[in-house]
Amino acid sequence: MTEAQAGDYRILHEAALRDYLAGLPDIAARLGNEPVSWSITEVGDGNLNLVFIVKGDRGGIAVKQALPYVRLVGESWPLPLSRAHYEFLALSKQAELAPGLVPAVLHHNDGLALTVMELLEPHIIMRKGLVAGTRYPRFVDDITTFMARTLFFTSDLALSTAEKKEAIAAFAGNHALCKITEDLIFTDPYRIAEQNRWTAPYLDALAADLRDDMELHVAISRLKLKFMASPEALLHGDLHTGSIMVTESETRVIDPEFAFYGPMGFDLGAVLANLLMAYFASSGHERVPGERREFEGWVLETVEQVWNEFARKFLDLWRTKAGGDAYPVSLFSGEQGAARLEIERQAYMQRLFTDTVGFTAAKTIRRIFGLAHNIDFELIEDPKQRAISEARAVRLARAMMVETGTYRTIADVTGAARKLRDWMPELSN
Ligand code: SR1
Ligand code: MG
Repeated sequence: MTEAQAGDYRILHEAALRDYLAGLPDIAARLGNEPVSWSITEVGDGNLNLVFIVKGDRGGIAVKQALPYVRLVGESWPLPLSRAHYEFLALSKQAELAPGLVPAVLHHNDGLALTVMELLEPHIIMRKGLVAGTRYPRFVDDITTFMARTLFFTSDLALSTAEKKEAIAAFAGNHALCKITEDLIFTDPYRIAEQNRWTAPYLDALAADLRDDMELHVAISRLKLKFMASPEALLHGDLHTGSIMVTESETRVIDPEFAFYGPMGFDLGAVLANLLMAYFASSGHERVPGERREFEGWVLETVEQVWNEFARKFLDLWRTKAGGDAYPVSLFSGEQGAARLEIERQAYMQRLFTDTVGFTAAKTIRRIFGLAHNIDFELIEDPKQRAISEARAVRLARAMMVETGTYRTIADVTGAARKLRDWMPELSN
C-alpha cells in the first residue's frame, strides 16, 4: 500500500486527482461508474492540508494530500511532506490497537504525500456538533478505549525496551510538526509573536498579563520540556475535537499527523481542554439565557467520565496485559509485591493526572491567544460575549497551570469550571 516515490510530488487538483484515482483499480471499483462522472469536492477546513471527497455511483472516499506549506498561513511557512508518512504510520498502529476507532486506509502514496481513506458519512466533526449543542452518548467509551489502548500498548508497560526504542525512532523524524506545537502552544501565547491574536480590545490586558506572568512562564516551560523530553507513548499529537468525527453511535479519530512519542498527558489534556472550551463557549451560543444548561451539564459530566474511564481502562490493561520491561514482574512477586505494585500504579495515575491538568491548561490558552483558534469561541458573534467566555476559560487554565497540585481529582476541575460559569471578568475598554 505504501509507495515511496520521492520526487513524484505534485499537488493533485481535481483533474489530476481523477486521473490518479482512475489508475487505482480497487479505488475505482469502490467508486463505481466512469471516472468522468465522479464528483470531486475539496472540503479541507483544517490548517494544513487538502482534503477531497470523491463520490461515484457505488460509494465514496476521502483523499487527504499534504501541502508543502501550512495552508492556514501560505507558502511563506514551508512544512515537510513527510508528515503524511507519519500520519499513515500512526493510523496503521492505531487501527491495530483500537480497531474501528480510526478511518480505514485504502491507499497511501508517500511520494505524493497522499492517503485515501474510507468516507466517514454521516459523521461530522465533533467540534461542530458541540457548538450546535449536540450530545454524543458513545463518545466517552470510544475515546477512552482509543486513548487507553494506544497509550498503554505503545508504552514501556507493554513493550520491551528494544521495541520501544525502535518505535520512538520510527517517529523521531516528525520533529517539524513537534516544533509547531512547541512554538504555538508552549511559547508564543506568552510572548509577543507576530501570529498571535485574541479578541481585541477586550482581552488586551489579559494578553499583556500573560506576557508578564513569571509563574505562568515557569509552568508553561516545565510543560514544554515534558513535551519535548518524555517519550512515554505514541501520541496522536493533536487530539482536539476537530480531530474527532462522530455520529450518535460512532466515533472516529482522524488526522494524527502530529504523532510522535511524547507524554501521555498531552493527548488526555487535548481532549479535556476542548471539552472545557465547549463548556465555556456554550453560553455564548444561547438564544435564550440558560437554554443550554443541560448540555453544559453533559459536557462537564463527560469531562469527568473521560478521565475516570480512561484511568479505569488503563489500569485494567496494566493489571492484565503488562508485558513490557518497566516494573519487572520478578521485583513484585508474592502478595506483598502485588500489593506494593498496586500502590505504585495509583501513584503513577496521580502523576499522569497532574500532567494532564497542566496540558489541559496549555491547550486552552493557545486557542485564545495563539495563531490557531477554534470555532467554539470564534462562532460567538458578539466579540464582548466571546471575550467573556474566553476570559472564564483562561482563568481556569491559569489556575490549573500554576496551582496544578491543588487539582487532585477531575471533580476538582469540573467544580472549578462550574463556579466560573457566570463569573464576570473585567475586560479592557
Ligand atoms: C500551523 S498549524 C496550527 C494548528 O493546527 C493543527 O491542528 C495543530 O493544532 C496546530 O497547532
Ligand atoms: Mg489536523
